[in-house]
Amino acid sequence: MTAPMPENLVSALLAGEKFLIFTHLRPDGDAIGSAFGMRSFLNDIGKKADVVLPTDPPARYLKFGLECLRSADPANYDTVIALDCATRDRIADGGAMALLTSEERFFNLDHHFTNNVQASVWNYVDSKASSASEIAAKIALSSGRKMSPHTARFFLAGMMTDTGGFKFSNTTGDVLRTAALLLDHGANLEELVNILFFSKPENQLRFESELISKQIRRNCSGRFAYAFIPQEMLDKYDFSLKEDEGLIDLLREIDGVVIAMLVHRQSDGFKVSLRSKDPRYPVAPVAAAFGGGGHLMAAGATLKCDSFEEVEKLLLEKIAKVLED
Ligand SMILES: [Mn+2]
Repeated sequence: MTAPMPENLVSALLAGEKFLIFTHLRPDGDAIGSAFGMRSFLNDIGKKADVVLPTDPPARYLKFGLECLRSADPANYDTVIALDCATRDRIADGGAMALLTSEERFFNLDHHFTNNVQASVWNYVDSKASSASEIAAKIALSSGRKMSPHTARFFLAGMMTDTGGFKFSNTTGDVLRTAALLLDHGANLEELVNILFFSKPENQLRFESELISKQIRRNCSGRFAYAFIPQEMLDKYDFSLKEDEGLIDLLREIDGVVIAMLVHRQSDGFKVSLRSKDPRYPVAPVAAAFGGGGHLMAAGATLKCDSFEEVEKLLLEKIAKVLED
């Protein structure tokens, strides 16, 4: 699925003057880093660019100062970019994509191996890339144009969140070389680490502590750890799952755990998040079996079940099979 950067992509992209940038629903650090990094880079080189975010991003990212639009009309722009969006229905466009009359200047830039956006002309999907932010940074760096510290900071923030602070298996030599170039362009690593990893609100820490002490279950000889998050617990600690990025790592961190799963109830069913820490036991096929998607080692799905017990039974069966192979 890995594709090289299409020839002329950078020059074709930068031929635009007014850019409209989209990322995915429930934006995470990579969504924000790639979209706002691209916007900042385009501003660096004298172009107009807007990011659409129909809903507020997680609180930790507000520290970056995110100027964005709730919705926009593509007719006011000559180029449209989607970053980190695996499917069309995951594009947080505030309804704008439906107004797009031509896809000639629509750029689909992503790293999900399940990407099926299929822009009619410009697609750059590199599933070997750690993050959409890495792809956006490579486009900016390869242009040879100027890049401000503000831009480098966004790209590095996105790369750091999708690699778990360069801890996950998607941290290649290439990732570290690109990160080094972003540091050379003025990104401040200490500031980013403080914002991204050392800024947990106390109510979240208390919520996490109850999650660990009361909700964790182990199965498959301890190699599968999972937890259900009841709504009452979220209410008790005034914690929102909008801020859940990294939460599943609490389970992944446990010694002996190979696959971690978090489950919570949503209006349309039970949302299941899965992580693996051993590439011999990927979770993407598990998510796919339930109509979901994601990456090999980090994936998710929504199950239309009546109870958590039903979800638990279905997932236990599948994960037990994965772990015995
Ligand atoms: Mn991503």
